[in-house]
Amino acid sequence: MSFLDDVVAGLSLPQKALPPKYFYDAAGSKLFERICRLPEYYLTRAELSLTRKNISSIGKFAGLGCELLEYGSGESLKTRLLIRALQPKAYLPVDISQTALQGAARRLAREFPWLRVLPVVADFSRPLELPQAKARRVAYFPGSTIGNLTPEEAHGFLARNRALADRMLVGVDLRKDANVLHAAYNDARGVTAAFNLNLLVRINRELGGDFDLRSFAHYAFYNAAYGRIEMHLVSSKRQKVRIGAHRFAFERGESIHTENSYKYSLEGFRTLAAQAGFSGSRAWTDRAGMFALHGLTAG
Ligand code: AVI
Repeated sequence: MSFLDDVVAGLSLPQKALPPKYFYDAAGSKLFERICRLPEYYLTRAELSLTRKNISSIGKFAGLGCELLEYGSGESLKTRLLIRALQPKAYLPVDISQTALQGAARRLAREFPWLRVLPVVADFSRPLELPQAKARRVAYFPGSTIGNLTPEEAHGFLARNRALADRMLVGVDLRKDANVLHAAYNDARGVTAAFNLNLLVRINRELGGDFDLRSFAHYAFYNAAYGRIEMHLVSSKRQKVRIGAHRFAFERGESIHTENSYKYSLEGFRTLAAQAGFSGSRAWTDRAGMFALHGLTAG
């Protein structure tokens, strides 16, 4: 499905929706980097701090000399910590953006001249084609990106990984006070709002849309029944929007659902992993108990 197909299909649903993978054009990726540095967005700092604090036991769990498969381009500090601790035989970053992968691979090669970097351009929500494994593989999925999948999609993703890796390290945001979650997705500087609205900017630019950005507002809330933050873009008036040859009508107050960010208790995520064929044999958390890194073992 192309960007246009996905947008047309999503805006034709009774609850209009857009896939969150389209947030990450160049401007969206920069906005996301800014989000990661916001005082309210605790996730990135908590995951980095738990990784630093526990790097030797994380390293023991994954094992020296494995092949490290990472979902993401490999730009983060956490990746560098892991590479230093694991001394992997090969590092396979998997990302949808060839440009992001090339840049990251170049920088990693400079920093770790001994490391074999094998970038894989792919969408991880689909089955992957990987080069032949020459050593045991460990898959790393940091950042709580698994929370942007529905539990059914997360189950499918984990189950597919059983064929690719016998151990996994998965970063997962923990359930917590709804006010803390609310602040993390409604920051005072409005960076998350700009990140959300950038989706419409992108549709206007790339698909010939005419979204009036002043008449859509960022709305994010914690849906406790589902254990997830939902992000929406809400139309402030009754209006029609054109995207190329297509037209979409909006009622006043009608929203486009742009993202879910699921939060899991330690037990809740272990159950999901077990249903997908992994036992949650280890979990590391930061001191304040905000975020978890799960060590999963196949079987
Ligand atoms: C990438 N992902 C884990 C982020 C999250 O927290 O769900 C994306 C994000 N959306 C709003 N802020 C950050």
